[in-house]
Amino acid sequence: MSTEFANVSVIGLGYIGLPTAAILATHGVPVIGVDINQMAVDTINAGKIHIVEPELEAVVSGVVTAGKLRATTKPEAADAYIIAVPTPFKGDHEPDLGYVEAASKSIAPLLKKGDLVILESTSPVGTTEQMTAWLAAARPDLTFPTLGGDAADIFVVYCPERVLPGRVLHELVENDRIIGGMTPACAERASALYYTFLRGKCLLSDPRTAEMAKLTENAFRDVNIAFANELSLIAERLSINVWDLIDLANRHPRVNILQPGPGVGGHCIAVDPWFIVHKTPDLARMIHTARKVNDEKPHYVIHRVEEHAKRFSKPVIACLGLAYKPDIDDLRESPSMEIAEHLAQKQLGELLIVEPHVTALPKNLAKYPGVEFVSFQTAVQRADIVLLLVNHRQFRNVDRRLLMEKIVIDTRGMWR
Ligand code: SAJ
Repeated sequence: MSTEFANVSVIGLGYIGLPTAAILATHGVPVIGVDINQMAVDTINAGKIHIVEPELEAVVSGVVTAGKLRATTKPEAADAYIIAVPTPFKGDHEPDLGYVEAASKSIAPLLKKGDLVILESTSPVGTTEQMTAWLAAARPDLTFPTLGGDAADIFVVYCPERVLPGRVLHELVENDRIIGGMTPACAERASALYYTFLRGKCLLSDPRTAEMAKLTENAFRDVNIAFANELSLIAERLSINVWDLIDLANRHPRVNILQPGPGVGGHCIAVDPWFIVHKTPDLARMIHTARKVNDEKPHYVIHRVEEHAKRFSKPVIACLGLAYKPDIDDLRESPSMEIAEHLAQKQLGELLIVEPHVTALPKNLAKYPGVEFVSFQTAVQRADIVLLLVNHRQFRNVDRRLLMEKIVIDTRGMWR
C-alpha cells in the first residue's frame, strides 16, 4: 500500500494503461482512469474490459467493485499522472505525438507542486523533454525540471512499458523498469510509485536513454527476426529446411537466432524501429533494412501461394490463423491478415479462413466474395492449398495423411 501517493491518474486506458491502472489499484492506490473513448470508460466502470488480455477482466472487476478504480473521460487532479496513450505514425513513418501533446495539455491545468508526471508511451528520443516543454508553457506559475538540472515543483519521468501482450499482468509486476528521470530526484519519486507493485527492479536513468532503450529492445528483436526471415528465403532457394538449419546453428553456445514467419506484426516491433530510423536516417541503416525485410515477407508468402494456385483452375485455399502471433486474438497489424486480405482481393479461388480466437469473419475479409469462415478440420479437409500462418496451439495436431494430398505452405515451421 502506497503512503506517498493519495491517488494516481492513468491517462489512456488501452493495452498498457488499463492493466497498469488495475495493478496499482489492486495494491491499494486509488486510481482515476481517463480515456477519450466513452465506450471504454463505460465498459470499465461496469467492471468489464474493452481489450483482450488474459485475467485482466477479473482484476478490473475486482478493483472497480472495491471502488479503487474509476474511469472518466475528463482528467481529474491526482498526485501522479501516468500517460499511456498511442504514438502512431503519420505520413511516411513519421511519429505522431498528437496524443501525448493532447494528454499533457489536458493534465497541465490540474498540476500542483510536488506532482509526478510519467510518460509510458513508446516515444522517439526527446519526447519527454518536449512534453515537459508543453507542460511548462501551460503552467508558467510552476517550475519544471530541465534534463539533469535542479529540483523543480513538478517531477517528470519517462518509463517505458515492456510487457508482452498475453502475459501483461505477470510481466507488469516481474519485469525490471527503466526509470528515465529528468533529474535523479524525479527518477527516485517515480521508483517509489512503481515499487508499490513491482517485484522487478527500477533501473534509474535519464529520459533520452530510457526512450532509446525501449526502441532498442524492439529494434533488436526486429533485426533478429529479419535475419531469420532472410535466412528462410536463402534456405528455400538452396533447398534447405530453414528450421532445421536454425536449430542446428542455435546449438552453438553463442548463437540464438529467432524464428522466421509470414512477417512481423503487432503494434510495437513493426513500429518502434521506425522511430529510430526517422530520427537518424543516415545512421540507422541496418535497422531500416530489417524493417524492409520483415515488411516484404508477407508479399513473398502471397507470391508463393499464387505460384502454387496456377496449377488449379479454382483452388480452395485455407488460411490458418489471422492473429499477429500465436495463442492470442489480436488481429491488429497482423501479417496473416494482410496475406488473407490480399488473397481475398485477388480471388484466386475459394478462401477458407480459420481463426480459433474470433467468432466470425473480420469485416475486411467478409466484404469479398468466395471467403468463408470455417473450422480447422473443415479447412484442412476441403483445401487444395493449406497455408499455415499462425502457430496457434489448436493447429498443432493435424492429420498428416490428409496433408500429404495437399500443397502445404507452413510459414511457421509448425508441421515440419
Ligand atoms: N515473431 C517472429 N519470429 C520470432 C518472434 C516473433 O516472426 O521468433 C513475430 C510474431 O509472430 C509477431 C511479431 O514478431 O508477428 C512480434 O511478436 P513478439 O512476440 O516478438 O512481440 P510483441 O509485439 O507481442 O511484444 C514486443 C515485446 N518486445 C520484446 O520482446 C523486445 C514486448 O516485451 C514489448 O513490451 C512489446 O513489444 C511492446 O509493447 O513494445
